[in-house]
Amino acid sequence: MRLAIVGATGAVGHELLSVLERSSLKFDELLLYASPRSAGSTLKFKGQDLVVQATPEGAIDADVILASAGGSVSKALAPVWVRGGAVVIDNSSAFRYDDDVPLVIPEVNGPAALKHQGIIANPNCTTAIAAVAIWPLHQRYGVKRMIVSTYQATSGAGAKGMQELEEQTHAALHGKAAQAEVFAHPIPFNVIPHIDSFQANGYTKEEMKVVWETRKIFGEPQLVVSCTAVRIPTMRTHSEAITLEFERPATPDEARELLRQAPGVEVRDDPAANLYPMPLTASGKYDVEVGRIRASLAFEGGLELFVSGDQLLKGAALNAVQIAEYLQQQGALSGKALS
Ligand code: A2P
Ligand code: 11C
Repeated sequence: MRLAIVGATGAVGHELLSVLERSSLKFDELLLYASPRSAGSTLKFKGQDLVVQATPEGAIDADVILASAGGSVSKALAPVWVRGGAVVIDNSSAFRYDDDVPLVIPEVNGPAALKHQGIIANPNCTTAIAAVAIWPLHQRYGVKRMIVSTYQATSGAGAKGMQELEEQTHAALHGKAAQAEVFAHPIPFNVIPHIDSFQANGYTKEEMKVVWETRKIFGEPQLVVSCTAVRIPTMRTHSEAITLEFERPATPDEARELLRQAPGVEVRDDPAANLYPMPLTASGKYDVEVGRIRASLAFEGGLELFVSGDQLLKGAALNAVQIAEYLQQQGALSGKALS
């Protein structure tokens, strides 16, 4: 089994290497690709220096390719890689809404991955972090309406987003002016209600991704979802305040119990002890923290909750590796999967 990472030098690529070091995924060789700028540089994997290669224009001789080099690279090259015989697990939004491309969170809709035609899409981080917590509640109570407000870390904009937060905070604390480049406005000491481009309906694309992707992953094309997405000056964990209206009434105690049994979730909910989800505690963690679970004042029988999940892990690298692990466990990754 030959495994390749395209975008290995980026923020998600870095996490892919560390998740793979701890993963049960069996592979014989790991190939690393990035832009020509990084060709010849090395990255550590299990104590070894692996050389990064420039991503070729054509096929890559690998059985599985974890792609995290942005939408335009995936759009142009993923079909070429598939024709070369690889299964592509794509972290970009390039194919997420295509009917023949499964959009997968293994804890929610793992079997959908088995129906791939070569490309499997990894969801947007904001969607994945919310969905892993909401799915068990949806199965029990049936979500009717879901209202989400996000607090999103700079890692969502890649390594350069994290760097801008660090450098501009340093500059601001030293009384120096800094020009925002990655974000639309200075990010230190600010919150910016603008992630990705504005759409004709007044929502941003990031907000609409939560709508489109939750519907597709849950298999509920009519689910009512609304989102406000906000960038905040944190490093790598997205938080979300979520209001849920259900078909069947829920209680906070029952929901807490249900979520304690759920895979991929850690209930962190003891307000008397100041225990609730936060970026400081959720960063670096595989599980998504869920807390502040309480009866909704807006919807009878509904719930309000708060989640924090590492954007680079469950929101990207971890979920991608879990998809590959799932395929392997199901015997669906034996050598050249499609050839
Ligand atoms: P490089 O480091 O050589 O620029 P991030 O999301 O953190 O910004 O990372 C983006 C990743 O995608 C990096 O590994 C980057 O490589 C890679 N990348 C960017 N543009 C291309 C390209 N045209 N072809 C292949 N890889 C690319
Ligand atoms: C952000 N959610 O926080 C975005 C990053 O569709 O995979 C991930 C974009 C995507 O900026």
